[in-house]
Amino acid sequence: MFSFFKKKPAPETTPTPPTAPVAPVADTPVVPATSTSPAPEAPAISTPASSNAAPAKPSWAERLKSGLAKTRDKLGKQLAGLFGGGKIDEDLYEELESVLLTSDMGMDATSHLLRDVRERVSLKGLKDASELKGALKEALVELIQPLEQPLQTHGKKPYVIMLAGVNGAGKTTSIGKLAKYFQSQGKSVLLAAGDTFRAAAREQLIAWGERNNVTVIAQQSGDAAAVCYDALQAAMARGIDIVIADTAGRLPTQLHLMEEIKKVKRVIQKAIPDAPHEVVLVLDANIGQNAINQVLAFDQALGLTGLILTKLDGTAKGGVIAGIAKQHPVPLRFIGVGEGIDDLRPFSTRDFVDALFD
Ligand SMILES: Nc1nc2c(ncn2[C@@H]2O[C@H](COP(=O)(O)OP(=O)(O)O)[C@@H](O)[C@H]2O)c(=O)[nH]1
Ligand SMILES: [Mg+2]
Repeated sequence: MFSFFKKKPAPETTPTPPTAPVAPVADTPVVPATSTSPAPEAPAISTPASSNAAPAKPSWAERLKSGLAKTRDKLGKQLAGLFGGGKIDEDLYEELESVLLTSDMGMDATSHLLRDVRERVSLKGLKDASELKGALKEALVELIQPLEQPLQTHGKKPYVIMLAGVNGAGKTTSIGKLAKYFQSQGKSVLLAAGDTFRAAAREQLIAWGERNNVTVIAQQSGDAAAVCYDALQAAMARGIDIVIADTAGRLPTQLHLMEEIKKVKRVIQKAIPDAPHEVVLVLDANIGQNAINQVLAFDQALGLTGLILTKLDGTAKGGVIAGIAKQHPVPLRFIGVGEGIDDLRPFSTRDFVDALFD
């Protein structure tokens, strides 16, 4: 559980009126009142578990490595067996193929990698199985490198990010993490509580915003597009750097809900013609190969510009990144390896592949 999101705020859920100099937005509670003062590394977000003992915080590389432990255990250990020694022969390639398939890379990426590894082996005249690891690593880096395109938010003010995805993928928690991430870069952030289907979702965001001095635009009654529109008006009035819009979870097969999110996007465009500047699909890594179908469907509906892959810590299916790279590449902006506020970071191919193999 991302517990700081779940904790109920003090029962003063009554919306605070907007602070000057914002032109009041009808029907739109703006929280909190003190949003003008950015709170960079502000109020420590301590989960009960982390607050009693305070060991030195592990670095991102360490967290990434431990986050990817499950994938590494499965993929890496099996590979280590293969690369242990002996000759490179057809049997070895066959075993390599089945190992790659079990990590959810999918058939396309697996065949691609095998072909690439074979080429590298013959080009370099490799003979020994132990040399295969380097070849595979290089092939994998080359395959997923195109996904590494960090999000650039400068040049637009506000820079508008819209999130989409199925229920429970990690949209709302990722928004909290992103807000902190951007704040730590000195940027002002405003959130749009666009998941209007569930009151709890709105409250989750409002409570988080209150605790972290991030303005949240929400509405009691629920039209997601209207909330986003109001949020953009407020952001423009306040000179906010980054707007992040949450949306309700939906399956790509729920056609009416896909129409609804298309409308959200259109209404955002009405407020700011070149927005949203970033349309992100949030994916739970646990769904493995299914992620590729979701990328396809959401891309078709919304025109995705980026992906966030969450929960890599809970799964052995990290190989799906290779599948996405091969079958339907969309820039992988961030990956999540835990529930902590710092557990979402820009995707780096090198770090990922190293954490997987070493
Ligand atoms: N272990 C782990 N849990 C995560 C991660 N990202 C999100 N979660 C959890 O996934 C659950 C659903 O997240 P939420 O943001 O509410 O999903 P939403 O329905 O897409 O908004 C929460 O319990 C989060 O704490 C992650 O990277 N790792
Ligand atoms: Mg949510």
